[in-house]
Amino acid sequence: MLYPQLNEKRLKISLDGIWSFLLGGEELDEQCLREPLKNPERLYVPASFNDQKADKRFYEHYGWAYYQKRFSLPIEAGKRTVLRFGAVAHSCIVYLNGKELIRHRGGFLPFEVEIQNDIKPVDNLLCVAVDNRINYSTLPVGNETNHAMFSSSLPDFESVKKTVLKNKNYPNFDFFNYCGINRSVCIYTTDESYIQDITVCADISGRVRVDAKTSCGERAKIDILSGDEILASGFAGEDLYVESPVLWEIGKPFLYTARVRLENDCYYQKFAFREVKTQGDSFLINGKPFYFKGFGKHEDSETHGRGIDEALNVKDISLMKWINANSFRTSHYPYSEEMLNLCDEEGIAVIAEAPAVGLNDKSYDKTFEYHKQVLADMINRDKNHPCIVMWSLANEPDSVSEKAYDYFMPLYELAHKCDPQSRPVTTVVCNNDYVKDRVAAAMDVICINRYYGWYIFPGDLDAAKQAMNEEMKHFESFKKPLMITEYGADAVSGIHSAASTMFSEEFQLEYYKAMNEVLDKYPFVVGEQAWNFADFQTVQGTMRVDGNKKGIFTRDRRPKLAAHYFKNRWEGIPDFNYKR
Ligand code: GCB
Repeated sequence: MLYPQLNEKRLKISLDGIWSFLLGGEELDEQCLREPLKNPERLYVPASFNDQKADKRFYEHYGWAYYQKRFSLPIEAGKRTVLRFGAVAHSCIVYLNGKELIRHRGGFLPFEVEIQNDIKPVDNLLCVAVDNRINYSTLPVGNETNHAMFSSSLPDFESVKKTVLKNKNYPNFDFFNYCGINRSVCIYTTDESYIQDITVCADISGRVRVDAKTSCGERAKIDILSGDEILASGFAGEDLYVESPVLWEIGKPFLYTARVRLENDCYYQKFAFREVKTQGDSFLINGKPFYFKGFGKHEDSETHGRGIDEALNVKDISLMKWINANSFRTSHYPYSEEMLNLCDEEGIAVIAEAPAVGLNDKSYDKTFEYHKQVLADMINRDKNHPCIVMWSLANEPDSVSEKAYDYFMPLYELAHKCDPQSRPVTTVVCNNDYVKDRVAAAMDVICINRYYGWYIFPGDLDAAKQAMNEEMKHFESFKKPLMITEYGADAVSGIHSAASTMFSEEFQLEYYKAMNEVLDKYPFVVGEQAWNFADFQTVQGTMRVDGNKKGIFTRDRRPKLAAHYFKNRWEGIPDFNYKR
């Protein structure tokens, strides 16, 4: 699906701003989709609803929530008019002027619907009902049992049972279930004959083929541009050539534009000449062995929740450059298109992850078909981004389960089939009994999350080093590249300890030194991504001090002690040929 664009043939109008809002219940109230809300609250879109009000009901909400926006717009006769949502978590129903337009499932990818037959010039009423419930069939996966049941040995448990067992979300994942209209809403127009989709394949020799799907079946005209200069011209589906192309490199990105034209439509698709593949135990970008330095991240911030914050995205990339990082993973869901556009421009390598976290034996049968769809949709949305160098099918599924191999191999094949650039594919795993893992080594790159010294052998870094070493010896035998996609320790900013005890900034620093000492011994380890870039919000619990504190930066993006260590370490590690 193309990102909406304002150009000489297309108009784009933003519907972002203050919307009317009401929290609902567990049953859908259709009236809230047909008529103006009674006594609505006011909320900003795009942003999660949870943290926008000083009100616990918003924070803990379970079930439906209703958004409404009134708008007028100058309608151009004969134009195709499309309403587009960047992402609404987790599922929604959209009505316009009392009529249902679309239902969409999944909280991290865009969807759109034509509205030219349903809009009026004045006073349209757009209504969106959003459901934030998660369970075994959603991605991400929610638990369906109440953990409070573990307290059932209390002598008076029966009397509190009713209260404890109230319906609420029990995420089977470690990030706050921020929901709502999380990304921008817009209306855009095209001609009735329009460009539906564009796929660019460019190899480092300078050959480029632009495929364009059009509504009328007409073959689109293609110009390859560098700035204003036309370097090559032809038609969709033809091989075009750019002599001595400037390659897209890590930290030194260079983007070209494919101008795709029909008589009355036009789209400017950025692309790059760069090549990604694995070879033996190397991960090659433009033929050179790459070393990933970076983070697992979240889309998470104060007030916005999981809502897009482009200023924060700019800051995060700037901090990544400050710390000498070159990459991150979109843990644990597809990030906004705006963030990927920025990474294309900034030369940051991205591992793009499907929203599949918390998968286990109970969910496998229920998520499979939907997982295939969401994976294909993600790759279709993101296929042209040069910044994406690998796809991740999921984070930490139960990959020891007997069902795991048969679940993941079709997804692995699907990812390769959907991707015109055939980027490497991985599934990020974390199993204590890693010898029995059925998925990791079947992927192109083995990606491991590991918390020795934290969850396993807490505080004992000697034991942690030994355990990490044993695990690396095991995975070395597969002769594939391996990355540590998560490792880390919580550090509460401002807690210091000369003895480097857990939760102090010193412990976090010592932890990373110890782990990196082991990882540095193994040339097949092609990358280290610390967990996490910044502190982030999670569900409340005894394991979390106002959220997960494994950030190298605080939630408001201030560096902890370990940030200075990584800045120094990564300055000394080149992007290419490390340990080679
Ligand atoms: C993990 C998960 C991540 C958690 C992290 C932690 O393995 O992939 O989502 O936040 O551990 O800090 O526990």
